[in-house]
Amino acid sequence: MTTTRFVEKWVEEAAGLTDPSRTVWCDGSKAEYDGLIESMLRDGTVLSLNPRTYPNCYLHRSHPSDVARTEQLTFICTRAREDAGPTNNWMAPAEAKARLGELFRHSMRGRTMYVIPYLMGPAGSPMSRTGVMVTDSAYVVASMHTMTRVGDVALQHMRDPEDFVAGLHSLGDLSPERRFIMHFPEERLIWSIGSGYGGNALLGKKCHALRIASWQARQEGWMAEHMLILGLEDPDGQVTYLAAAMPSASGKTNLAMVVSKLPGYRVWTVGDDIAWIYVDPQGQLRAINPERGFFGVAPNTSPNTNPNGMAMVRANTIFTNVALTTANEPWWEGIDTEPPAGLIDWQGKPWQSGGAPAAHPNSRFTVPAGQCPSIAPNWEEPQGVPISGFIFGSRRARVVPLVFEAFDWTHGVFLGSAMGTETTAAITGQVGVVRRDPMAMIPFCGYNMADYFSHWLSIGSRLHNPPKIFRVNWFRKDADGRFLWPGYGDNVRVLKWIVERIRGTAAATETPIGYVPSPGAIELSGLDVAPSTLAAALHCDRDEWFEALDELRVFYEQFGPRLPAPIKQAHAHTARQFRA
Ligand code: OXD
Ligand code: MN
Repeated sequence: MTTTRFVEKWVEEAAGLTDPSRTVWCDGSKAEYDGLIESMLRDGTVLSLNPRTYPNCYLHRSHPSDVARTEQLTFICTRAREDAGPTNNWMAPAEAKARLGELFRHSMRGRTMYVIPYLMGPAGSPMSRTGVMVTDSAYVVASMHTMTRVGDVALQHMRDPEDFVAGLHSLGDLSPERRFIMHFPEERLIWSIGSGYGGNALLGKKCHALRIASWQARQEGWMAEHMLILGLEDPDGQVTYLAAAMPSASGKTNLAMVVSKLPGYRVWTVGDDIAWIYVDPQGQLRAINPERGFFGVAPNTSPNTNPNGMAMVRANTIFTNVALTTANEPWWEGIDTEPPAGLIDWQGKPWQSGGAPAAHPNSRFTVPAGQCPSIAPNWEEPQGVPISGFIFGSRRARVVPLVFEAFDWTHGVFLGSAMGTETTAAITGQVGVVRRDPMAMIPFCGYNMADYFSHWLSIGSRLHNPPKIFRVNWFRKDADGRFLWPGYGDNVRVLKWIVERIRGTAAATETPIGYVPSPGAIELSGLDVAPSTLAAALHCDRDEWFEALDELRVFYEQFGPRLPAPIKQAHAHTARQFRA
């Protein structure tokens, strides 16, 4: 394996600190994966699922206190506190290293330290980047096999001997008191201890591909975004690529692989969670998916909500914290079958009807992206796909219409920065309260968010023909708490309007918040939604917006003078429009 002296030196230092009983360099091979699974079957880390109906699928149960990302224990450790900004937890790098150094000392004693060289992005892409992580968790290694490209391919991608993001991970004692996820963007370094759960432990995903990468992207002039990438194919066979930012567990995976309810239209999946986007020499934005797999939320995934998702998890999938049937098959709430008799809950106990959910609300599947029936034939194209539109979507029962379009790039950046969402089970904390989540990046931006807004604005000025920006909300409800829009496969009707706006063919009406579909502009044929219900879903309520703009002003205030003037102006302008 072609390691550089820098990689070896860093791994030696990690071993010196954590003191493993042995070190294993991972090559990413199938034999290695099979060996990991075998050893996890032996020690009970995973259980085998039904080999006939779910071949090569396994169930892992995490520690009951370790079931979601822990934002309160996640830190950005920059030299200057202002560079992390008011929306991130911050700790001085020296203090973070001193505190975690104590926790990492001898943490791998008696354990194996796995060294995982991994590539984020397709082989051969100028956008792809290398990471090297060490971990004492076999489950993390197996998951990294699925979620990234492991082995020599990663090391071959290094642009210079020091060109890698280093990640030190240990399960420690899994105690929440001794759990920290630390990022040192100035050193391209991640230290994570005390958690074996996805986003905290699979360091390629949120830690590298979003927090560290967003910092690098700003320095190097590209974008690392919490976005799916999809291609909408129209009846003429023309494919338009869109990238959509949505907060965790807001239907992003479902949308990325949606089966169209609109005849003649088809969605192709490029990515379901993260997009790395760059400006090509023609001034066109192009996006790659840095990941190789999907780490999706299981509950409410069903043949109805996500048929492609259901099909893809029938082989080679690791399930985490789902329930188990007597037929050794996975089960979760919202899978569209009644809970079968004899169900075992996510903690391995017999499930009681009427009690707590059988599957943890944030239970997951980890599956190779190539298994998705809608995977785009060009999803690993090294040059990425051209992005023609951005979508910002969040979960709001009130205020935000089903869809509308920004006036221009700057206004679209304002709309992204103004996003708020009702929280879900993907993070720990209260579920269902509105929190501000600009561009769905609040947990993932590795630097000051005011500077992040400036970065977005500056990208716009480099574009020959900036993509149009849209805001969507599938989750609006009426006064009786009923959803106003069916969602899922019918969301393609909204995507169709978006693509037609990009092409200049769909009708829209100007309002203070942007262009809203004109009556009749969204295709309702074959759908049991009355035009008046659609009108309610699209309505922009003056009083609700006044209140929302006021909350937004309070959010913006924390950034002080660092908040870019065009954002401040767009906010003030919108408020004036409503007053007029
Ligand atoms: C995820 C998340 O797991 O956003 O993708 O939490
Ligand atoms: Mn996500």
